[in-house]
Amino acid sequence: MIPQIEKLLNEQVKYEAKASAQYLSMASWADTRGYNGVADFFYKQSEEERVHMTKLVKFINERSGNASIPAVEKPRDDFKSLMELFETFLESEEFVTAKINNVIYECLQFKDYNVHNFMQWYVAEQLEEEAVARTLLDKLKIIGDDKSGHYLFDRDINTFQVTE
Ligand code: OFO
Repeated sequence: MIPQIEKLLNEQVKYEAKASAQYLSMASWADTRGYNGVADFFYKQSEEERVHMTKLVKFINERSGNASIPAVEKPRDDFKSLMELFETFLESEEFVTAKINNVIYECLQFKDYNVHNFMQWYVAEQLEEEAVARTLLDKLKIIGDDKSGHYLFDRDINTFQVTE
């Protein structure tokens, strides 16, 4: 495996681990405030990010690279509102998308078409996740401070669950 690409993939392992920890923290925040639907949503998101991470670890090792398992810093848990929770979700997904786009760019520079091909799965996944994050944030903007709106949002959120 091209060393520069291996380094970028290992950095991506860290970003996926970071997203997984962030979403677990968000699930826990929601769980302790009565938002059980939101909690379920983020528990599942957290698991999905862990799957994304493991997929990268296996790929690096299968291609005779060395996957390095990163330390993950403490995620945020100081959210003031559901709105802030979902703003953080969208920011996190946008950050990961930018990093994936950078890996793709570097694959083309190094003519590493195998990794380029592998990363297409992540591109498709990010498109879907960002779309869900934007839709949910738009709904919260419509709801504003309306408590019964928050109740219904929490009840219905898992109809928007991202698959995979
Ligand atoms: Fe949504 O971050 Fe993984 O790829």
